[in-house]
Amino acid sequence: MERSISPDSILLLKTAQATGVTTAWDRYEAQLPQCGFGETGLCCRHCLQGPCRIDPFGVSGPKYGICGASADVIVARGLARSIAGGTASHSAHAKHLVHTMLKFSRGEAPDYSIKDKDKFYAVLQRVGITRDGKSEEELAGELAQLALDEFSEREDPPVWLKTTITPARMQKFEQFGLIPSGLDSAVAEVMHRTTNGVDADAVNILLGAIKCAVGDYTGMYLATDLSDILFGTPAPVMARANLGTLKENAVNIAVHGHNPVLSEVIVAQAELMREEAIAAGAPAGINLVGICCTGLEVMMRHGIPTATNSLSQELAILTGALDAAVVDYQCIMPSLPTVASHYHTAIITTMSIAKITGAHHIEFDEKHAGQKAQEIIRLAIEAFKKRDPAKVNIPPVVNDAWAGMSAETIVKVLALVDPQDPLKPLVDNIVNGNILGVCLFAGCNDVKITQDKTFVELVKALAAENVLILCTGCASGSFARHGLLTPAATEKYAGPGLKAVLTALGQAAGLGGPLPLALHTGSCVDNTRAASIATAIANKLGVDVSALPVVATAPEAAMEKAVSIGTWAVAMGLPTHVGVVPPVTGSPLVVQVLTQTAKDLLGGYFIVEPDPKAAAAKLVAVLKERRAGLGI
Ligand code: MSK
Repeated sequence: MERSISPDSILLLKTAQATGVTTAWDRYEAQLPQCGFGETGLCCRHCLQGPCRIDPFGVSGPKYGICGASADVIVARGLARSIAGGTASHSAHAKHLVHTMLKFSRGEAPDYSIKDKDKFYAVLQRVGITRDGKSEEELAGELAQLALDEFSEREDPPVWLKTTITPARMQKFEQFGLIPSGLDSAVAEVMHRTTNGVDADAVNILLGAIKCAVGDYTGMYLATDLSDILFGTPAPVMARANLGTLKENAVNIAVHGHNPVLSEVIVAQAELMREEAIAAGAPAGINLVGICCTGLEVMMRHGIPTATNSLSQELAILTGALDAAVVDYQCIMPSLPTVASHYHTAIITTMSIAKITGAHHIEFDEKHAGQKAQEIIRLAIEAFKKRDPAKVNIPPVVNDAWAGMSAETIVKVLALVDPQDPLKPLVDNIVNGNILGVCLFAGCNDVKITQDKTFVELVKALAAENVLILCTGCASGSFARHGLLTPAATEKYAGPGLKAVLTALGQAAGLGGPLPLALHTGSCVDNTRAASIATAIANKLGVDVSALPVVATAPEAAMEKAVSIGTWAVAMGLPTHVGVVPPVTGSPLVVQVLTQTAKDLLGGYFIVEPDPKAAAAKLVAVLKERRAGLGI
């Protein structure tokens, strides 16, 4: 199998091969053939009596685990635990931001402030906190406390859920018992009901998993709100992409992971420490780049280039020009110090819960954020001094990439066309057919399929059918790497109706040309930005989201977080495509619930289709079905 279609990845994979450095692709091949029981979800390791494995063909092998769990129960439990893992990750990210805000409110986080006051006041109003002459710090403290209460057991529905979805969706969640009693308790409940001897009804387990995923949505919404308040709501910014954004004549520092709490301070300090880098022999000073979603956070707020993302993170080290990778948490390969041992690159972990053997560790805390960021940057400058010029091999690949299309930005752009009723131009163009529908691209690259191939082929096919594209996380990283976050891509790949709309909006925004083919709405924790636009349209039309011609796709999904996001997208009523077969095929019942029953109950459902052309055809058919349902 071809490993990647990304030119910079292809070049550096050759370097890896030539120098004997092992990457994720090599380690994947070393795993082949992967265990068929695991691939189909039919292996259970929930107790010490196992592992138990069910015969996938139901012929002569075991039909039940030692405790009596059926294939359906084992598969449903495995999926539910994946969703709990994804939810726990997003919730921990959100909680970290809550604590930062709490520390700010107490004067214990001197490097932080309320950057976006408009969003601060809008969120306060939405969640029901009155201003009443209170100081910014007092209001921030109240907001943080309200947010903190979302995580534990509560009697009322979470505030960030009930204030952000349509009334009809809320009713549906109530009807099916899908409202989590707290974000952490949602995760704990899944862990409890899937342990040995608790829930043994596959459909009931799946309902519990969907409830947990609704908690995931809630935590993600909260995280995006607090990030925007503390660091600014993203606005359109022209950045660059690919590993060619590393510079031979600069100290190159990559910020990698997910949470902007540290990277924002690094951005500020890097500016102040430029002279130190020049004095160390780097005439271009400090060149910050991003990897994964921390990279996207600073890209959409500061125009910092995005070098690469999750699957190809090791390749940044193989350029021989990366002086330090500063990591927070999530999607960081434990292999980084091993790859870095062939080079001079300093791998710097910063979080107490996310250390890697062989890495430097500089523990971050908000009280000393500026000082910690300086320590980190000095370590990078020291590493730069050890760089071997003979090993520098930066691929000459750079693409422009427009970022920062938050929901607020999209509404502002639409307001340029109709200030009284900003959503009207979008709705009108959906109704008149210029826009067939909307597709949110999210999720990772997956080593099991050629990197970026499904992303690129699917987005081109959908854009040609006049589907408006939003993207987040590694999907946006992939599009950035292939020049698809540009007006030029709109000219080349958009169908005539979509091109006309993006051109009219781009001209209204003063770009002198169309908006980019794909609108970059954020990192993977920001998928609720797209959900909020869908909810606003649904509320405007007086329908539920499940009636709208809106779909989602994670064509190269890999992580548990992608599973939980996909599941809440289904819960919200969105048909959701996945291009990698998840480990559920061992249970026809689970497959049926996810792909068919969910449609009857929630409106949303999963569509599994690895082939990008077939996937595009299926998504277009779904959008047409939704349009017919609306009579348009
Ligand atoms: S980084 S969860 S590989 S999108 Fe957010 Fe990418 Fe998936 Fe991680």
